[in-house]
Amino acid sequence: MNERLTIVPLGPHIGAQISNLDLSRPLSDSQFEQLYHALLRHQVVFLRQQPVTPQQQRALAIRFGDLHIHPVYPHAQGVEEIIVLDTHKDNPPDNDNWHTDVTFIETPPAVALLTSKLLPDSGGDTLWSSGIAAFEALSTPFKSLLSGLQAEHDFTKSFPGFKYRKTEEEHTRWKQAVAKNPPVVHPVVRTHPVSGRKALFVNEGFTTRIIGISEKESTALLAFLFAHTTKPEFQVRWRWQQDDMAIWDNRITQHYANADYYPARRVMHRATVLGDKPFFAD
Ligand SMILES: O=C(O)CCC(=O)C(=O)O
Ligand SMILES: [Fe+2]
Repeated sequence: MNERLTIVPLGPHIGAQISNLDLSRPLSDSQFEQLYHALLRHQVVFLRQQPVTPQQQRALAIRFGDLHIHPVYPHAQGVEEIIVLDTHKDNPPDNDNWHTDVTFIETPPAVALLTSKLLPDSGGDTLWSSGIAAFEALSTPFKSLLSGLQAEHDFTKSFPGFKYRKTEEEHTRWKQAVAKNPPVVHPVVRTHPVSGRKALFVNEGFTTRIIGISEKESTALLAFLFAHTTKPEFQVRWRWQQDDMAIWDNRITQHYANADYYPARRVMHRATVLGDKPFFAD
């Protein structure tokens, strides 16, 4: 049996499409190694026609590590590790901002796996941006300034209380999530624990301020970094078809779910793999 994956880059910096792999079945060690290697190199990989059940998606995700259970998003029936992102008229999309998933915890996710279950007639693309390409594009003096800095990440920046007041139960769950997730501090530039590559690690979704500089300096610096991340040069944009799977390295990328399809319906399933504590090493 030919176990060689076909890997076609979608650009010089980020993104590749993979074929000759069936994700509904357990992967051999060789297949998994090729997949993981492609993920490290291309940062986000895409596979067409992968109709997986929540159980199969969980089984694949576990190959990458322990799974995160989201504090507020709903999950697939009987599979609490699979988040269901079901957006429609009465539940507007809320991932239409540049963010890295769950950076509000000490050990943000290493990897996330997203599948498309129901798509609008058009629109609803997702974009990924490479923190490695964004960092590498900066000047040497600016790189050294950023490399010594730390930033605060706060759950409530993307999950503000006013959005979770529909029911008493929802609000209680949100309050518990806030109590369990106080702001955390991460390096502004992160070294990838496996590849050793350096990446910008601030995101508009959760990063609130840079520590140890004035508020004005922090606001200006973050505004620059958030804008810098959105340069098309560092990005790849995926046009979903039913049952696609995207797998991204959440340690060194950000993404943006285009909400142009609203108020149409769109349903996605996500598995989130826990990572380790971000660090900066020269
Ligand atoms: O719906 C999407 O395309 C992506 C949503 C998102 O931000 C995520 O799954 O982490
Ligand atoms: Fe996300």
